Amino acid sequence: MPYKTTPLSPSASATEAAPSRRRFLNTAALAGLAGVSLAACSDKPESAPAAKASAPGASSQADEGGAGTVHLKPGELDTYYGLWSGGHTGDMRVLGLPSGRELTRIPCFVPDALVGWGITNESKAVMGTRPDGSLKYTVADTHHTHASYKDGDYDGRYAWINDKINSRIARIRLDYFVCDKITELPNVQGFHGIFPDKRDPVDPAINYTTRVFCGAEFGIPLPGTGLEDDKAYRSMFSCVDAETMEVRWQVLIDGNCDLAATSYDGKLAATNQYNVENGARYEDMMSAERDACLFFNIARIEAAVKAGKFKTIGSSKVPVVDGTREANKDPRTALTAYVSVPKNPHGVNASPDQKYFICAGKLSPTCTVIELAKVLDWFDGKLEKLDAAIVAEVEVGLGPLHTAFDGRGNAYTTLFLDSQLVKWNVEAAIKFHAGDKNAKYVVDRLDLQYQPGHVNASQSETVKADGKWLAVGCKFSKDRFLPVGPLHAENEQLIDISGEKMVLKADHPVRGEPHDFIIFKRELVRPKQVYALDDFPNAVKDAKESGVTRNGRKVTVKITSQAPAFSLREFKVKKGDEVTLILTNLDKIEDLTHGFAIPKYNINFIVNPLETKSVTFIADQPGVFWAYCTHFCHALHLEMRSRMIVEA
Ligand code: CUK
Ligand code: CUA
Ligand code: CA
Repeated sequence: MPYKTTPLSPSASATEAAPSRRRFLNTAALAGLAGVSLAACSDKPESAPAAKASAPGASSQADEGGAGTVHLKPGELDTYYGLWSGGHTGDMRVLGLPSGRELTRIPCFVPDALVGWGITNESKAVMGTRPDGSLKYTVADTHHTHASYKDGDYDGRYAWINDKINSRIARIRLDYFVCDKITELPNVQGFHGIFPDKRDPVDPAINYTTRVFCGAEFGIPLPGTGLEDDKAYRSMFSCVDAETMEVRWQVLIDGNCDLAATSYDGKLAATNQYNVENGARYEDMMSAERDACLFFNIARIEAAVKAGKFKTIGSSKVPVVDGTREANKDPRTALTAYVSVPKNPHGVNASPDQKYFICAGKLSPTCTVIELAKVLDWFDGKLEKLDAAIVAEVEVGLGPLHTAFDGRGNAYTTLFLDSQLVKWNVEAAIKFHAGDKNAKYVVDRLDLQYQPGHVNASQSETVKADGKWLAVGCKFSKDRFLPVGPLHAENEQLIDISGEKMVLKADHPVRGEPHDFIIFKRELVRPKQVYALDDFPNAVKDAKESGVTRNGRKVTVKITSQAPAFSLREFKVKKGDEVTLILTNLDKIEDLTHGFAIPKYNINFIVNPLETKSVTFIADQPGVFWAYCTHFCHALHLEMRSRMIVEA
């Protein structure tokens, strides 16, 4: 059994430039996006204004900003944590910022040889297995990571991360920095965007995260739909219970989901749609001039589920409500609202002043600002035209993808094609959109290296956005680092945003593929460093309980570790036995971790202080196998072994 998953109390750990004149792109953007190349990186579009505002990499820059230095002295601790999507490695990276030092990686979707993720019974139970006991999946593609909220700020309970390949969502406990649950979403493919809610839309006492929303990108045939009838393919927006990790409900929609965002009042969740066309080929997906930002009325959806107004699909028991356009024409009963936004938008982000959702244009050089209160007015029948919820649609540059905030009214949007970060003022953009052509909303531009995707700033997605540090995940590093063969490092850049002008402070090479991340104050989490024996139902609580017990061909080996020895210096099993080995680390000093590896049996895992783990294997090879400690723990670490004798 994995350690207990008692709900973590939400209160437990919480403490405290002129715009471009370029018009909508069509073929130009297509060429840029489809033909992403190093040439695209260096061919700066001719009119990129203010692009020369800074000379990236110039050493004088390192001292200009007001957020502090990134060069922490040995022994100095970072002031922020960063939780980073690991990309193809299927794990979560934990960084310290502003130094950018990688502190650990939390394995989630893919096996990990250090901790024994995918090797131990406990981790296999979280990851999911096939009937023969092998892992169901061993590849992943993580994109988005977000953490649980209380009162609009992170509360240090959980983080979540998605796997796009197999439509899985993993939860990380932020007390132990471990993945404790993984859920595979039914009825969808290409699960991409993810966002926790920030409070309950109905019960104001629930001022913390209880749901996580998941957007699926790819449409698939529903039962009864022909496999090649792509116009009838559909995708879903899913709601996962933050505690049980079960899928609560799904919404069948028109078009697709990409990224996700939630309002601070808990009433709305949003997803941007780049494929309202329901196209199966990319040419089809960009045939319409406008796509949509789709809003979900959470309270109404849950009322509909409660009232039984749903169906189920195939073998899944998850209630599916109808969120299609046709079924939601009357605002006063609608579950969904489709706000029209320019062609093939990408990220959608909620501003920390709690008022706006910002949808980045991608194929359009614009950002669209949608006012939350107006969308709610539409649902209440008080706003006649949903389009009137758009309070700004302003040009920011080529290929806008994602937006971060500084808590001072400014937004920072990555421009993929321009290889820039643009800082723009949201209220000024609204004034400009309303007709005040003197309203200068672009505040600054900064060249990036190169072709940025995700961006986030310290505390940006909370009411405590502090406007100090901003990081960007660049999809190309080009020549910024030593070459390492055909696959270049990608580049994460750290920028000081504490002043009027943005200042580039550091480059960090990263193995692909960098996507989403969050940056939050270090005091918001209080990691525990020693487990409790009682967290593990199968713990071997005393070295005296060690030994081998047999039940037919099933053998249980109980063993404990205490530096520099395992409780059993040797143990005997017979060829063909099914062996379950349970190891409890009785050392209770923080960081006194032991490893346990069995040669030729493909077994290696670690046990942290007072942690218990188990492995089950068939003793199919007779002989002597020196099980040894793989984690340097003591002067006698090399002597820390146990001999497994498999009798023929
Ligand atoms: S997507 Cu990676 S750059 Cu998967 Cu968040 Cu936009
Ligand atoms: Cu125990 Cu090394
Ligand atoms: Ca489209």
